[in-house]
Amino acid sequence: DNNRMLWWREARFGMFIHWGVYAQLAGVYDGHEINKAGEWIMNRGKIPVAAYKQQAAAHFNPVKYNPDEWVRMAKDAGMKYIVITAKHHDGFALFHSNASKWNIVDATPYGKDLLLPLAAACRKYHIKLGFYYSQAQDWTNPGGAVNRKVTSEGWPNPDSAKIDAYTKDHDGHWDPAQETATFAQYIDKVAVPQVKELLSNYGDVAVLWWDTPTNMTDDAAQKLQALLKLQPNIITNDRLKRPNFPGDTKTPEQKIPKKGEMDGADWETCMTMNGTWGYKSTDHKWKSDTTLIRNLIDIASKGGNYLLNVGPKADGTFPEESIRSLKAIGNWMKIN
Ligand code: JFZ
Repeated sequence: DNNRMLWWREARFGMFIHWGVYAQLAGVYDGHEINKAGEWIMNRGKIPVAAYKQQAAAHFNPVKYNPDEWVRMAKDAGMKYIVITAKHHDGFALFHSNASKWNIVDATPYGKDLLLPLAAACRKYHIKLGFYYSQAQDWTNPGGAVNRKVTSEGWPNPDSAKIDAYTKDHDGHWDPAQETATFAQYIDKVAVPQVKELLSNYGDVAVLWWDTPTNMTDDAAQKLQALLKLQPNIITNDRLKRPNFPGDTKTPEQKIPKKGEMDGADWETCMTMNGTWGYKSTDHKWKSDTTLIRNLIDIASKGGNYLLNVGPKADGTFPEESIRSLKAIGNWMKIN
C-alpha cells in the first residue's frame, strides 16, 4: 500500500485546474460583479438553474482548448500531476455522462468530452491525471443542493429580495428545481454513476479529489468509497466525509502548515495564483513569481506537495498571467 503513495510523495508539485461554464460568466452576472470565487457565482448570485444553463452553458464553446499545450505547460513548470474539476459545485460535468444531461456534450455548443483528450495528453507526457469531483454539493442536479447556511448578504440579482426570502425558507436552496429529488436520490442517480464513469472511461486515474464534505451521509460516502476499487492505485484526499473517511492525503487550503504540524501525514497545499479558483475577469491580485517559487520551496522542504491552481478562460486558454508564472517557475526549476 505504501507503494501506491511513492510517486505522489516524490511529485512535490502539481497543477489544479478549476474549469467549468462559470468561466463564461467570468465573475459577472446581469452586469453585476459577484463577490468571492468565480466558480461560486451561481450560488453567490443566486442564479436560477434555467438562467445559469442559458447564460453560462448555452454559450460555452472553448474552441481554443488545447490539452496537449496545457499538459506541456504543466510539465515544463516541473509539475508531475494534474487534478481537474470533472464536476464542481454547479454540477456541470466536463465529460460526457449518461447520468445527467448537464454535461459538456449535451448542454453546450462545444459538444465534445473535455477529459478524453486531456487524459490522452497526460499519457503522452507521463503526467498523472486526477479528478476533482464535488460529491456533496451540486446546485443543478436535483437533490444535490444540500442544506447550506443562509447568510444575509444582498444578492446583486434582479430578484434578490424574492430569492433571499425563498432561500431562507428552503434550507439554502434558491430554485424549486433543486428540490425535486432527495440527497439520497441525487447520490444514487448522479454522483455514484458519474464517479463510476470517471473511474472507468479515462484510463488510469491517479487521484480522486473530493470536496466540501459538509452534509454527506455515511451511506453516501460508503457508496462512493466502494467505487475506488475500479482504480486500485488511486489516491484520495480527506474531503469525502469527516471524520470517518480520512483518505490518503490531508488538504490544507491556501496555507502552508508549520514544520511538524502535519504529524507525519501525507499532505498537499492547494493554492490559487490570484484570488479565485475559477476564472474571473476582474481578479488581478496575482501572486509574484518569487512568492510562488518560495511557496514551492517551503512546501517541498516540509515534505508536502504544492497543488497550484489555474483557472482557464471560457475559450479554453490559460490566463496570460498564469502562463507567464508557469514559465518563470519552469526556468527556476531548470537552474536548481
Ligand atoms: C472548496 C470549494 O468550495 C472551492 O470552490 C474550491 O474548489 C476549493 C479548492 O475547495 O472550498 C473550500 C474548501 C475547504 C476550505 C475552504 C474552502 N477549508 O478547509 O478551509
